[in-house]
Amino acid sequence: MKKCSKFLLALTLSFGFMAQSYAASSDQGSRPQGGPPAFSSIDSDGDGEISFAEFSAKEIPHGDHQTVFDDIDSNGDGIITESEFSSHKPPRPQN
Ligand SMILES: [Ca+2]
Ligand SMILES: [Ca+2]
Repeated sequence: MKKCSKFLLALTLSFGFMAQSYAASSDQGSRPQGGPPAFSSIDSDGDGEISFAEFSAKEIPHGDHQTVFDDIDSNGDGIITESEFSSHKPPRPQN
């Protein structure tokens, strides 16, 4: 019984430590592989649309800019609107 509670304590402590270091590493402003960037962070001139030039100024995690841009630009007019941007779902694992 004593052994068991010691083990649980160690487990709790290490889990707490992991959670803490995770929180610390994700609190540095730059997200290594977090979610997609905000629309406004890509729309650098703030006109409510993302041109390819604005889009290509941003780093993307994978793929090339043209492919990803075309993928988001669902009506193919060369401009990403906020609704196109928000309705685009990047493929990512859901647990
Ligand atoms: Ca713009
Ligand atoms: Ca469009």
